[in-house]
Amino acid sequence: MNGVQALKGVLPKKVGIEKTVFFPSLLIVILLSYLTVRDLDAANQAINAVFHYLTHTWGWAFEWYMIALAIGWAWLVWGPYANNRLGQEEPEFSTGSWIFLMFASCTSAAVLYWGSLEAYYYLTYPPFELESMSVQAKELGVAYSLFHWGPLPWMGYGFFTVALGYFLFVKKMDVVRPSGTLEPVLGKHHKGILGSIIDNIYVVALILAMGTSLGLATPLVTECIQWLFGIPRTIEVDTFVISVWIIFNAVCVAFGLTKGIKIASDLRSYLSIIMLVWVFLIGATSFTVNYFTESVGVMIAYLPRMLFYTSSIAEGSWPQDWTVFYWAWWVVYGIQMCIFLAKISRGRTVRQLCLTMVGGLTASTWFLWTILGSNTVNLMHESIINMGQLIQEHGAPRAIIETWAALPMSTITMWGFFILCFLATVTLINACSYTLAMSTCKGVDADNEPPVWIRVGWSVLVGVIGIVLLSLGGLKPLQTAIIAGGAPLVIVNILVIMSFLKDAKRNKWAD
Ligand code: NM2
Repeated sequence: MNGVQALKGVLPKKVGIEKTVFFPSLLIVILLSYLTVRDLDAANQAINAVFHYLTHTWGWAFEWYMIALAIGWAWLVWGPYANNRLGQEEPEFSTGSWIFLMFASCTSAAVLYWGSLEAYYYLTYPPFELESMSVQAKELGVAYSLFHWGPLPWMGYGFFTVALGYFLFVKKMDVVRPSGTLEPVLGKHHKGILGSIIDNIYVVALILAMGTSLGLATPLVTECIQWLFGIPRTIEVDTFVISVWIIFNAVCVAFGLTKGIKIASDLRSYLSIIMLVWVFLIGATSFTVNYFTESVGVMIAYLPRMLFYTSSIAEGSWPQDWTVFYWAWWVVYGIQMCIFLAKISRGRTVRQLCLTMVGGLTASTWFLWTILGSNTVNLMHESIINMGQLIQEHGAPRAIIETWAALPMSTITMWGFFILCFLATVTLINACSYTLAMSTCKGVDADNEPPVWIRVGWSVLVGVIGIVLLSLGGLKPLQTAIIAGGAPLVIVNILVIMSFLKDAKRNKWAD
């Protein structure tokens, strides 16, 4: 199915909406948005209570879950399935484009947000009861970012991508949603009401997660607009930016996966590299390389502590606010991102996929966090900007923009980041609306793509959720939407993994 055909709407007859997944999810999301907008204060209170309960009562489970996935990844790389292929066809993309596409489909401008902001929070409110802005707190700053955005979560995604790739290409599953994989563990129930509930949880959580990405990415673009053109940031400008994204998404999906999405992702990846190298060269070059080197050592030294940190004795909430929140974010996006990652990894072997993903994506995220994080630490260390004051007076997005604007040749830098923030989010919306459409249609499989109007329809809805979350203001609603979606999805993810292990064993996949 190429893009031109998709444009004309020439699709195999059997592809259409799957009513039991499409309509309930849609209704739940509309209802949640309505309840939130109707009483923002009550919604905020409920949000805080949910966040506290889930992270403090269940945080440990997220930590164990990530460790278990990493062990599973190692077993895939060195175990009996290592040389098995996900589909017999030749790989669709060159290795470079494949890595670019993996990175671009898993991240939006939200990574520019956290890449620049995390260091400020880690230094000012450090873990392990360290003193704010102390030497140790500064040493742990970027080290903790390397942990949260390093090999561990990518290993988890590697494992999960193989599991979903197995169902997609080896089992030739034509139901691209969790229930389609669950026959081995649920038997005939996977098609019944239980299967539908699981699918709906997945779709609702994914829409919330995408809303959160937009909630983080949009203010960055509007702050850039304010900086460059003097147009004040308002909810109307935010809405305008989101609308332009949706139009771009429509254009990209109309050209099909290989053309539209690949071009956007290649462009975005080259621009990311250019901007990061630019910041590295005009910013604190020697500090960055030294700080990175030290941070790798600090991360390795603290690794066991970071992996199992719950602050149970000190009764703090640092690991809940950061590590658990991030792990939940990885979980909530897990099925969608790994379906997409599997879809673009057709023809690769298990080992190749696992190693390229962890190597290529860790290099990408480490590169980003090191350069942006070191820039922030350097600006704070040298007292060039007062992040705390900026956040208090103008909010976090403005503070982030100021860390870029503080560099020499600020106009060029800001133009570069403006375009990058914009493009980076298009690629995420592309990938997500594509998978969402696949998951809510029937008759879609590894070869048949979902209709364009459904893909665009989902991106419109996600845009609306982004606006709702933005109207609530602040970070907590965004973080809570992630955690609330992540909690039930851990269970769904475990079921998918069990299904994969059982089915692969039953079918003697290694033979
Ligand atoms: N991760 C954390 O908007 C985004 O960048 C989403 C999702 C990679 C699972 C990040």
